[in-house]
Amino acid sequence: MTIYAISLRTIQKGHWIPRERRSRGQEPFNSRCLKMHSEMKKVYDEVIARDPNQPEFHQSVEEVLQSLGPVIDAHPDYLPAVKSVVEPERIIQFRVPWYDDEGNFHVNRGFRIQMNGAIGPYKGGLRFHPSVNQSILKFLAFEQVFKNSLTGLPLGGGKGGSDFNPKGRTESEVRRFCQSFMMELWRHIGANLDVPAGDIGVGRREVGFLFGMYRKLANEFTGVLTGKGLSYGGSLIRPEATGYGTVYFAREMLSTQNKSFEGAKVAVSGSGNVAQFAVEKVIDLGGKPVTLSDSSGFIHDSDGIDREKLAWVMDLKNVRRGRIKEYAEHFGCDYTETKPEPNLNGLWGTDVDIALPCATQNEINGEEAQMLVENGCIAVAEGANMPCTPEAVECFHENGLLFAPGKASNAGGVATSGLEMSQNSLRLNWTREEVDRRLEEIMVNIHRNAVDTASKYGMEGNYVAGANIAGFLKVAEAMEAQGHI
Ligand code: NDP
Ligand code: 2IT
Repeated sequence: MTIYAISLRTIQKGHWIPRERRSRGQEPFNSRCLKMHSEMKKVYDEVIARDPNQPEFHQSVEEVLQSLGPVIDAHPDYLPAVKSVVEPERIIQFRVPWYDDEGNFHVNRGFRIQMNGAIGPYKGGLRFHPSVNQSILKFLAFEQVFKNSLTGLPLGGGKGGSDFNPKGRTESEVRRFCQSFMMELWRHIGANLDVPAGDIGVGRREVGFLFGMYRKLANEFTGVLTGKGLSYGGSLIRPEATGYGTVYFAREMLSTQNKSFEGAKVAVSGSGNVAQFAVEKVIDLGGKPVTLSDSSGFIHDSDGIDREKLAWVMDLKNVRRGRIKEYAEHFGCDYTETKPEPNLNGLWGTDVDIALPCATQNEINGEEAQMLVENGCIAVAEGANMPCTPEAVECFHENGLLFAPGKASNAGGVATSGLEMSQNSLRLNWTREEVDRRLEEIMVNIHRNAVDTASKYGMEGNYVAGANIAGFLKVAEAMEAQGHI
């Protein structure tokens, strides 16, 4: 089956020519957003000089600094906040020793980046993945600062994790690892200090093991982690929140052009927490999800992934911990193995109206973005953190697609973590409807804030600039008021 509307070989040779800017009833963005203000450039150069080997961190910093030029022109007093916000308040790195089931000894590395606590306790997930290093966690922590600010809740930014690879590990190995990880981390976190949650490789099971060990060591029961199970302080809708929130945001974005999910073909990548509930909400809104992936490959089900198939995927991924390839075998659709970079990921060559990348950073490059454009995709909303490279984002902007950056569109997860913290403090549990209503309201507000802020600073329709500026302003004001400590 051919799923590419343009020749992959042409793209691989780099021969593609960007199509003419499409007319979507709006003016192109002010080109100021693509250049870097001279003061921002100085900050950026210093970031690179300090840590030259942190490409993911540089990428996330560059994107934000590119947006902040007009802010510094309007508020030169915020320059110290810019200089501070790129430097973590604190980085904790520690050894995580553990034994596997055969009695072999392993040592992994654990981290917690406490990036910025100006507007609330540090808040952000823990990632367990072999790729984890300081660059990746600093980029995630940096994104989290602006994302958490956008939620409107009192949440500072942080991120942590380990280079531990949970794949193929038994439950008892994962439990021992989590306990050893928390044996060190517990002294650095607290319900009013730093509240971790899940991310890649850390779901409800791992949060449970981590919480149990924290409770034992600290000898207290507090809301020190979010994403907890319902029987010990978790919130309804937290598992659904990131995926649902991403789709709520995309719905708002589409509505600005009188479009909707109704009847739309949707490409979703990943098949973990975010992807699963993005698919569910797309189905709720009348759309047709047609793809899912994992790090081995992707499925393309042109009949659409319906509720029954989604329930099967949830069992496959959350209970049996199998591979997405099994979906194709079970339901009889196409499966394509993903070759390691620099090959193009054919998932983005599927003919879709909307794309929701929900797996990991840099999963859509410029050429893959062009494949989406050529196939007539009209909107991209990031469920993952920074899944689109700068070239991809530029391609979407150049071609007039609606593009939602993750720090705005995937903020529903941490927002609902904030709601879990509130419920823990109140010692109350809100209903599913109540939490979902608040989540939806927060996503609508983030969308409105990003749109209004972009317009105010002369970059109509640019959600990247709108989110970066709106997220920064609240943090900068708090940092300035507190004397830039
Ligand atoms: P999960 O671990 O539940 O799922 C991750 C999915 O992405 C899996 O299907 C995984 O495949 C795939 N994946 C991970 N790494 C890679 C890779 N290097 N190449 C290809 N595929 C990969 O994580 P989440 O769903 O929680 O997180 C997904 C993204 O969403 C991340 O970017 C995360 O930071 C972001 N996010 C998560 C939030 C949350 O609340 N969980 C909140 C906001 C953002 P495999 O199993 O083969 O590794
Ligand atoms: O990237 C993210 O926003 C998350 N992994 C969720 C963080 C949280 O604290 O809920």
